[in-house]
Amino acid sequence: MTNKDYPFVKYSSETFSEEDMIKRSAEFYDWADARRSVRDFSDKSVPLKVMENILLTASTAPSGAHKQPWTFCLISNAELKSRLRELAEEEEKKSYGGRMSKEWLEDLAPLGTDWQKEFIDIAPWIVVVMKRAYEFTDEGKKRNNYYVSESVGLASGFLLMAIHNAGLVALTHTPSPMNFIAKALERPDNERPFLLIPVGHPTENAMVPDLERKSKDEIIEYYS
Ligand code: IYR
Repeated sequence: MTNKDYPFVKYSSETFSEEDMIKRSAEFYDWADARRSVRDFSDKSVPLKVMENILLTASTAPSGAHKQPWTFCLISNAELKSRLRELAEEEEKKSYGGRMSKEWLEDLAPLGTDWQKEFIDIAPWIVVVMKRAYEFTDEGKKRNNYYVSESVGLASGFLLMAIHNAGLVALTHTPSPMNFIAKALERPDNERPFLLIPVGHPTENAMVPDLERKSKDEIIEYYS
């Protein structure tokens, strides 16, 4: 399938025997299964180059009409991190203090979360994933993006895997409402905050909740 009005290039990638595919997919699953959301961050530094590679990897995700409707704000400035923490905690205090339902708080209890977000100060990097609802053409006219949440969700998944691959940890934090982030970062009108993701090394004694993942039979419906 090609369109003669636009250039196409030959697709090339490695292929494997069935035996190797089974082995590789099982090994990749084991590796992916070891990834966890971590809240105990060390302040140990992470090179900028690593973060750039990770964000370039995130940006390899597929997107609606290949619009790549994302911007990654890469924050290491201590004052800005502090400000974001302060603003996030202001909202979270209201959320945990009555805005979230009893049922929601019950569901969160096993994760041990609360309104305090010290990881925003401690982690060496904060990535704020912004979704771009639309673009501006060179003439200043609005031009649509498509499937923006799906696209940015995919890029965020790639981002988490790239972080895991570098031996680092992350937390997908969603302070709610998130408008304060766009304001604090002085983002343009076409951008909305999607996720706030601290990235860094875990502390030596980092703990995570003892959770189980759904089994194969719980997540797959077979139509053979
Ligand atoms: N945004 C809050 C609450 C929270 C909500 C869900 I759903 C989580 O999976 C975890 C936390 C917070 O970040 O604490």
